[in-house]
Amino acid sequence: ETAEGTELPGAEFVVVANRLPVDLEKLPDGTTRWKRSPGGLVTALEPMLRSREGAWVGWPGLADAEVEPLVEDGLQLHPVMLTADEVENYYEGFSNGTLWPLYHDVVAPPAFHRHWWRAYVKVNQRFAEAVAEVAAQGATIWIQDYQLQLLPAALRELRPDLRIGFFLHIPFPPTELFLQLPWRREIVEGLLGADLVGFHTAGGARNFRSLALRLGDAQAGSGRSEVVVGDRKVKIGAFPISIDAAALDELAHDEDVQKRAAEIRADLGEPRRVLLGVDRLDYTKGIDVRLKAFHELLAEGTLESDDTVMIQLATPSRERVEHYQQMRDDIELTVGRINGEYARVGHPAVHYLHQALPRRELAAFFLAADVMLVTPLRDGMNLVAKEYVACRYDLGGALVLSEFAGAAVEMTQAYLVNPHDTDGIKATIAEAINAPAEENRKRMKALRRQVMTHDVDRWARSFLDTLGLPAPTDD
Ligand code: GDG
Repeated sequence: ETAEGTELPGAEFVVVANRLPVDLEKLPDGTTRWKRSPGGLVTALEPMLRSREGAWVGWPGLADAEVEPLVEDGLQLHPVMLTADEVENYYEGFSNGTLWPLYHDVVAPPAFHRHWWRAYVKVNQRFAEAVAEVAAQGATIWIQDYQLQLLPAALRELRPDLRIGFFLHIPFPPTELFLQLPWRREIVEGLLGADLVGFHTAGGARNFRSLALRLGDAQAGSGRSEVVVGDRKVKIGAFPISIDAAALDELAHDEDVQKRAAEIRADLGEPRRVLLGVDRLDYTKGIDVRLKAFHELLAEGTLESDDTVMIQLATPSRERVEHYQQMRDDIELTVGRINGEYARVGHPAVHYLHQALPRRELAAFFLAADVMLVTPLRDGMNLVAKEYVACRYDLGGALVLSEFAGAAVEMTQAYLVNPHDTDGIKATIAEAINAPAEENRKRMKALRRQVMTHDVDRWARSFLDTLGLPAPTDD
């Protein structure tokens, strides 16, 4: 009886995320149109979604837009409306001004505002109602990420028949930090509404489990990968996300991409060494950390800007959130200083692009880079590190990777660094640059063995298997 009132057939598998896999765009004449934004997640889940009348519930990315559900390529898309106030308070506020910094080890101070929290509760409730309407009896629901942590319990309240999984894409913080949150109990209880709560790392799973036992109504279960809430078991586990590694490997084999990589090096003036960073412009990513290390290496003469250049691609992100504006100014000031001191006309020391680039272009940059710098202060996983490795089928290049990225758990053959240790980072960058080619090939080979065999498809299957959703029958 629960699917009454909906015209589309009840879906047996529903993915719920803050955003739909398509964006609604406003054109200058005031009309709107859909634009595909294919991310790794859609690609990974597409087979599951198609083979079982799947649906995706999410916000279309435009405030105040009330749009009808649509079917795209056999996939039902169900838009959830957010008002401009809700975008400000639920999304920019509570999600990105409170939870994001709190969950990333408080590397920026989180702000706690009751009106942000109220909007978060309200929007999570709206998502629950939207999912309750589209899900078939006994359907499997997979909720994504920190914007929707109240949804598992809110949904169970409306639809106890559903099988509910939740996956967190960012770190789950240590108890001491999580306890700062005025609404800590509500969040833990929200998550405990799921049948399975997944994290990138065992550390995140452990943090959540001990909080659930301390704050929630959970009791220890029969092992460390579950707790018991009333008469229900809640499984807790680590599921490190990955990428469509084969697709990137193929892209890197593309002749045009290789030509473009050579062209990039030519445009740079054929330097001996190219260092690269690729990130959303976010204060968790440690862009400042690597700029500082590079600056000091130039100042000391360990590196010469004549033969070593750095490229930083920084994709615009969350530009209306205050911390992001400040951080952008700081980074751009640092880039300006380094170039002021070490560039020559026509030869910058740091090439900085605050732009989103097409995927092919990104692959060309990966191929052109001798040393990839991934130095977040804290990161759930970091897909860029895996993408770099997937592109380097030539076994060229070297990866410098922060110990505080989830990716470090699997990518032990990278040049691992503590992002707080400037001297350590400097020494490691110099080591990666000067290592014999054979050493770097050996490392890259081991990294590829891991990345090429643990792709995003395997991640999704392992989560859904644990949740109890059987794999789709092929064909
Ligand atoms: C969150 C967690 C976790 C970047 N610039 C461009 C571009 N990108 C792509 C990269 C990569 C993705 O964006 C960024 O993914 P990350 O994993 O590095 O970081 P977050 O955005 O913070 O993602 C993170 C992830 O969720 C998944 O669970 O790994 O820890 O923070 O795919 O390639 N893509 C294109 N142009 C760009 O300019 N086309």
